[in-house]
Amino acid sequence: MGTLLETIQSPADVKRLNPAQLTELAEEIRACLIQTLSKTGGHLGPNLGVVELTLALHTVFDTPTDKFVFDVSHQAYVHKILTGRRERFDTIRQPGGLNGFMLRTESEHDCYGAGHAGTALSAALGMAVARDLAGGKEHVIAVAGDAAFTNGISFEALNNIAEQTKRLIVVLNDNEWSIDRNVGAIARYFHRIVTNEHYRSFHESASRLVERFGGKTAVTVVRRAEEAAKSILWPSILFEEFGLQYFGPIDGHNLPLLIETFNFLKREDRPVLLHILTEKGRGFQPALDGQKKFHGLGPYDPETGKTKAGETTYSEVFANTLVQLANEDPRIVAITAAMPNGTGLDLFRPHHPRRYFDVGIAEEHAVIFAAGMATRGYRPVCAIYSTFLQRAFDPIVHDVALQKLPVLFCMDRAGLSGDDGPTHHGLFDIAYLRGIPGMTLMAPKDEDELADMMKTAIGLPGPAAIRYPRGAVAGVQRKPAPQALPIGKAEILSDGSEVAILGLGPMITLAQELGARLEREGFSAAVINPRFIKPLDREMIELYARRVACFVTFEDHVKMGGFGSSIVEVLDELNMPIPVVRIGWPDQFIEHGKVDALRAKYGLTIDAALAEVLPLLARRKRPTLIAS
Ligand SMILES: Cc1ncc(C[n+]2csc(CCOP(=O)(O)OP(=O)(O)O)c2C)c(N)n1
Repeated sequence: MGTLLETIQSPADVKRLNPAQLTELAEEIRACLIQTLSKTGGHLGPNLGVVELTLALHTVFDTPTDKFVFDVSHQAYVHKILTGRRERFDTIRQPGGLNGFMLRTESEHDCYGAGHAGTALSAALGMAVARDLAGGKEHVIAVAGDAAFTNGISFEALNNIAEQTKRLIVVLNDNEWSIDRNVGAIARYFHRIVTNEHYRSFHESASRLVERFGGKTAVTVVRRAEEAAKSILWPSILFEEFGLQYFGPIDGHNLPLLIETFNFLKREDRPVLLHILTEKGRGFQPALDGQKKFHGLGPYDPETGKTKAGETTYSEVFANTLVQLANEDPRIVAITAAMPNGTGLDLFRPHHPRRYFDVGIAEEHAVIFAAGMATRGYRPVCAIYSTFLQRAFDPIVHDVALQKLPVLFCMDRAGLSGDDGPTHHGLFDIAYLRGIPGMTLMAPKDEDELADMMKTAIGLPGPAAIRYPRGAVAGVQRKPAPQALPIGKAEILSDGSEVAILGLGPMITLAQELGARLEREGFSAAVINPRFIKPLDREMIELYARRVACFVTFEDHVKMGGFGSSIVEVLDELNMPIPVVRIGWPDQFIEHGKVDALRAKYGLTIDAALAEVLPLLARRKRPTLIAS
């Protein structure tokens, strides 16, 4: 016998189901998520938490006419399954398959793409206002997690909503978790609402009544609960002050209650916020026991949730080095914007709990907070992924660099992030940082050099940034203690006179391979680890510019504005027009996929470099041949 899930080709099929079937479908979706993601990896916990919510939304509303805007959109897998992508769901995050986030190009049901947090309310408000201007009737629903409300943009939107539209539904999906435990006053505030005794009894009786009577009674109960919430639950005042009518909190796993509530809310002529309580990882015990791990992960055993032991990562080396440096230097403090796990700062926290700060999903605040601490003599280290630091460009310029403050930015996931795709690739940081006066910008070729660069940066009087990639380290021998490097000096790994190959960061391995290939072809190749993107080793560039036929640069970054471009600029300033073969990412957004396959597709390979370099070298050889 086929499953209910197999009959779901579009949201219309969901609307045909009765309550009992919907409940059955919810369980089938959970099983599908657990099985599929055990092979592909992905955001299991968040999606297990929104199964009923997504079913209720698709039962009550009509996409693509109505608009669902998911914050981050890592929890949109169920939406994908219900909107014509069920059969391809096993391709999620796989090369050529479904993206792990909402993607406008993937489906007409994905009205807004995301990957970074805090954007749902603003985008949804934009859609609602566009609808109002055009005289449209569609519903706009923003779904945002509790951690999205630690982000300033959500509050910038809240500040605006009531003034701009009368019809917008915001769903606050509260599971008390960010990736780690949610932090700060907002998290405490939500917790107070949730644990309010008066509400709890209302909520329980509401659920019981809905189960017994369903339909109209449920609406009455929800209304009554809302009245009660207003009179008894003073905490709801926050959203009311912003001009949104507050409903809830209600059980986000009670499908009939959710459906009735949305049917009721869609008729409201005021912006509303529905607070629902969900369990991240619901239906899979390992995910309930390991919230952090199951937020997003690689393949796992679908029975036990066990994953393979990982290799040592750059994040771990970063964190352990920071512990080592902080042991000796009491000025060092560590700051994360809701990524203690991903950045490795989890490992720092127990060693120096008073010098560890998780500020929530608030990169701009993190950087300005760091600037403030730096004015008082501290040495803040902001551990922020390259892609998320994009958020903080202005604070880096205006608050840190302009005031010459010694804040260190450790940019994890710099370079292609792989499976997560374009929202998460860290391909722009060189371009956005190297133009900032006073910035020192480095990229280590391996983990030992990462430690040295951290030591170097802590000793600088101004701002610095270090970019290092996602994943496993090179596996080199580590020195017992990091050593400061000479500022702005490249490391010549092998000398040569016909071509100078510069491999930035771990791209040094490609530079070395190319060097070896060219040597085998009879060319004399210098292989250089630049170490510094800024200040550049101009002396080294000038030295080689006098000798070689061309430079080759390898970087895990967009070519435009990247490291290779900086070499071109220096050569231009030196008035030495030596060709530079720049190997890096092209001027387009790169899809998700396996790093090696994407490098091959976009020409970040030895062969692609050779195809450009050999003609340049041959041209130089020719006069010699003719002369002989
Ligand atoms: C600007 C930005 N910083 C950090 C992240 C990393 N991140 C992805 S999901 C997430 C937590 C989201 O928590 P919440 O919104 O409560 O949703 P849940 O996963 O709990 O359903 C974080 C910090 C991000 N996506 N965007």
